[in-house]
Amino acid sequence: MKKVTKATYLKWYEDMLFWRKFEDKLAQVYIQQKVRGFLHLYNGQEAILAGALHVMDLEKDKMITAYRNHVQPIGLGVDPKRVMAELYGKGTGTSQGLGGSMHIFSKEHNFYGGHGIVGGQIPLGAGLAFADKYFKREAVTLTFLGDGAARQGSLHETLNMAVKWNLPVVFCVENNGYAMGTSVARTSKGTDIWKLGNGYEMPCGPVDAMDPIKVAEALDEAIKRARKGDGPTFLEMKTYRYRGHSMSDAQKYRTKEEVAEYQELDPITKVLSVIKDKKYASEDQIKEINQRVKDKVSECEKFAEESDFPEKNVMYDVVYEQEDYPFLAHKPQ
Ligand SMILES: Cc1ncc(C[n+]2csc(CCOP(=O)(O)OP(=O)(O)O)c2C)c(N)n1
Ligand SMILES: [Mg+2]
Repeated sequence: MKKVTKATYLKWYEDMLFWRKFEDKLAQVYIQQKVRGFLHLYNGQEAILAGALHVMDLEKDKMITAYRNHVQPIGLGVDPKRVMAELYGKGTGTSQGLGGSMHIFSKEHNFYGGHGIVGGQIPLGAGLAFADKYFKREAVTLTFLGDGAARQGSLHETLNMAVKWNLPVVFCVENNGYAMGTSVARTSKGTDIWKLGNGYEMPCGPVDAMDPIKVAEALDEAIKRARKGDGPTFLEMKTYRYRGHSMSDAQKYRTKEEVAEYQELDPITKVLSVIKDKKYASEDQIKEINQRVKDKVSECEKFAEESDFPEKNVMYDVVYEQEDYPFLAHKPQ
C-alpha cells in the first residue's frame, strides 16, 4: 500500500474536517429552507472515504453509492461549490439543479451516483465492473451500500454473478448501525454482515471503519485482488452515523449516550491526535487548516446562494433530444 506519511495525515485531517463542516452547513441551510427534500448526512463515516481515496487509482477506478452521497464526489475531485449548488437546486449544480441531494453524479470524476432506491446501486456497481472487465480497462469499482441495503434481494443476485464472473468490484457495506430507525439486530439473526460473503465463497471480512488506515489496508488488498483479475471482495465497514437518518428523525431508537460513545472513537479526532503526538503540525498550523476549511465552506455557500435557478426549459432539454420537443402538445414557455 502507498505509504501513510505526514502529508497523508494532514490531508486526511483537512479533507475529513471539510466533509464534516460541509454537511454541518447543509444541515443549517436546510433548516432555513434553502435546501429542500431529503438530506442524508455522512457525519461519523468519513474515515471510509478517506481510506478509500488513499488506495484507489483515481484515474480509472469508480465509485457508486446510495443517497448519503455529497462528500464522495468532492473527494474524487468534483468542485464542492457545484455540489452545494446542486443541493440548492441551482443551475450551476452538478446536474443543473435537477438531481438534488440524493443524485450527485459526475462521470468525468468516475462518480456514478447517488441512488435513492435502497440496494439499487448494488447491481449497477457490478455492471460498471463488468464493462471494465469486458473492455480490459483494469479498473475497479467500489460499490458502497448500507447495512439496510445488505438485506435487499439485489445484493444476493449481484454477489452470485460478481463472483461467478470474477468481476473487478469491491462491495463495501457501511454498517452504521441503523437502517432509518431500525437497528441491524432487529432485522438480522447474524449481525456480522461480512459473513454474507461466505455464502458466495467470496473473500470477506470486517473492517474497523473509524480509522482511515484500517479502511485503506483492507481496500488496498481488495482492490489489488480485483485488478489482478481475481474477482470481488465483500467488506463490512463498521462505522456509525452521528446525525439522524435524514432531517426529520426524532432518533427515539437510540440514546444520547450511545452516540457519545461512538463520538469518543471519532475518526477526525483520532487523526488529529496522531498529528499532535507525532508533531506533524504546530497548533498554529492546525488553526490555519481549520480556518481554510471554514473559508472553503463559506465559499460554497456563497456560490450556491448567488447562483441562479435553472432555466425552465432545462427540464425538457434533459429529457428530449430534439430542441423543438416534437412529442409535446405545448411547447414549453
Ligand atoms: C427500495 C427501497 N425501500 C425503502 C426505502 C426507504 N428507505 C430509505 S433509506 C432506508 C434505510 C437504508 O438504510 P441503510 O442501507 O443502512 O443506509 P444508511 O441510511 O444507514 O446509510 C430506507 C428503508 C427506499 N428508499 N428504497
Ligand atoms: Mg445504515
